[in-house]
Amino acid sequence: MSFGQGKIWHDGKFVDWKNATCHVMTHAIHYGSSVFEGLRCYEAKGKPAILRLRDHVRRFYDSAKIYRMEIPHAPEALEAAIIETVKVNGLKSCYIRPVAFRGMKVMGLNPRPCPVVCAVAAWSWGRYLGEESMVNGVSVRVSSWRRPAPDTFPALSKAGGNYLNSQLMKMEALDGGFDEAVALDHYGYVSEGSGENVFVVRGGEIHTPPWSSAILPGITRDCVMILAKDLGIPARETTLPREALYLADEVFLSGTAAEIVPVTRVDNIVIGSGRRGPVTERIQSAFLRIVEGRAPDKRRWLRAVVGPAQAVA
Ligand code: PPE
Repeated sequence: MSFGQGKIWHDGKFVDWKNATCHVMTHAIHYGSSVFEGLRCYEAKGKPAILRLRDHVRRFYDSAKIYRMEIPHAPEALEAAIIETVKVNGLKSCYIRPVAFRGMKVMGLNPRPCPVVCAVAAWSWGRYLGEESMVNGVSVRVSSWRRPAPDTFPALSKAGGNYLNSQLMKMEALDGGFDEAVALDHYGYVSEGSGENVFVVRGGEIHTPPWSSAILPGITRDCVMILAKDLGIPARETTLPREALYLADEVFLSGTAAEIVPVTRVDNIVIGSGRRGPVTERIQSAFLRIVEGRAPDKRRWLRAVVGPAQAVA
């Protein structure tokens, strides 16, 4: 099932993709008042399995809580809806997008009178930064756009409005011939990519910016930190100056859509050997082995999608 096809869960009912629409006066369209998630379902031993479902659902409700948005479903119901969306569409490996937003009722900056609408879509989404990116790596520029100061937009909320900043970063990077952008935070320290967290490897140790550097607390980032420990690679959160990217032996990005992608150039400076480095490769392969069911899922990161599709209330 590709983007634009199949069924979308829309507040308890499955509707055809083309009918999952909303009014032009929807609050979220005018004011960015939405929160969303991105999950991946992998084909593990031939069966679909969703990666870290509970953690993504938790972050979805966290994002909404920050904006005083009441999602009109219990977290358990949303988990079920996500699983059902994969089943109903007969998907194996796919990307899943839950979204909740302020709907159509009034205009103005008090969003509370508007009903909260919730939906879940799923489709096949290949390698986010291109088929070759996982092996050959990508080029990154440090964005001229910064991540928001802590008292402006809450970075810990995966809110639609935050992605206006990401879109500026991404377009600027592409226009300059780069694959992706990494932004600095308000204080000038490294923050994150337009849709990924960032990691620096130097002297066999992994470093990544902390929550206070205006990052989204990535779930793939968390997998990386755990896998690094499993592999005996020291990994810590550190504020990083821009030039730490240049002096790294390896740089890589992590995200649900992006997975784990080596960065081979930053601002046209070659990083390390200019190829995917050994630490990146070890983390990448440990991650892919688990999600694809080729290594034991010790921490129960995968939730199997089993049984026939059923109606979700
Ligand atoms: N930072 C940002 C800004 C971000 O958008 C993502 C995910 C991450 C970090 C990594 O978080 P996690 O997916 O939990 O490891 N970006 C999502 C949206 C990408 C898109 O283009 O849309 C994603 O990867 O699903």
